[in-house]
Amino acid sequence: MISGKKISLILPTLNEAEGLGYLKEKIPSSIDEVLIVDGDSRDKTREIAESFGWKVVVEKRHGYGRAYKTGFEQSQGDIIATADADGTYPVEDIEFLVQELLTADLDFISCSRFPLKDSQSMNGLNQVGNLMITWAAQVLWLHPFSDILSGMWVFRRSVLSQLVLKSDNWNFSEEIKLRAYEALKDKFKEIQISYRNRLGETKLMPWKVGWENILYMIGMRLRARNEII
Ligand SMILES: Nc1nc2c(ncn2[C@@H]2O[C@H](COP(=O)(O)OP(=O)(O)OP(=O)(O)O)[C@@H](O)[C@H]2O)c(=O)[nH]1
Ligand SMILES: [Mg+2]
Repeated sequence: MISGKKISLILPTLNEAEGLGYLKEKIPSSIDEVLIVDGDSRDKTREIAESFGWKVVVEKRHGYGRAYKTGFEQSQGDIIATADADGTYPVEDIEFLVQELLTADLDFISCSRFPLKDSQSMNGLNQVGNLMITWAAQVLWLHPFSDILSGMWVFRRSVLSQLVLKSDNWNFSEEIKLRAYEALKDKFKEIQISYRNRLGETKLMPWKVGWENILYMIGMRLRARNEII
């Protein structure tokens, strides 16, 4: 609990056994619930998570976005924090981020990795791709986003009823931030975090997903325009 609020940390996993022990050391004791949404991993992800006393839900339907939507339904917290299960995001900062959310009366914090504090923490292709896709979001939404693809967010559960989230795949990451920005305006804020090198294998095909991310945002804009006309 933090200031009387129950906190859930949701971690989607697909064969992330390698990073879980590291994460466990970093997760603050004030987190009430750690929920793993596992996409039917073939390694020991589920066994390790259960041995740590974490709640494990299996979501066999494929996709990063699908995993999060199931995680939102299955979690209990008043405040939800998210991160990859690969050790990249600073889960140790969740307490500070929740305090920021509460004291600044925000509804949604998106944790920005850029500008990178350590340029070695992300490979060059991912740096260029993330910045180009973020630039596309800036142009399409006319807002100075600094990281439209961050996988770490801290937000009040109550905002979920205001967000229509359609994507089941990688586009979910940009969709949730863009919908939160549209619905919440000043109550949406990006806060810079540190970032670390990944433990274990990536699940992402950067070129394919990068283009899909840009096309998805263009589709969101066109649909919004057609709804207005
Ligand atoms: N349940 C579930 N989890 C998934 C799925 N795809 C990816 N994940 C998890 O979602 C998180 C993000 O995937 P990553 O492979 O780290 O993607 P990324 O952060 O864009 O790429 P890296 O920079 O290589 O870390 C990880 O914890 C994955 O294990 C899926 O289909 N189902
Ligand atoms: Mg990752």
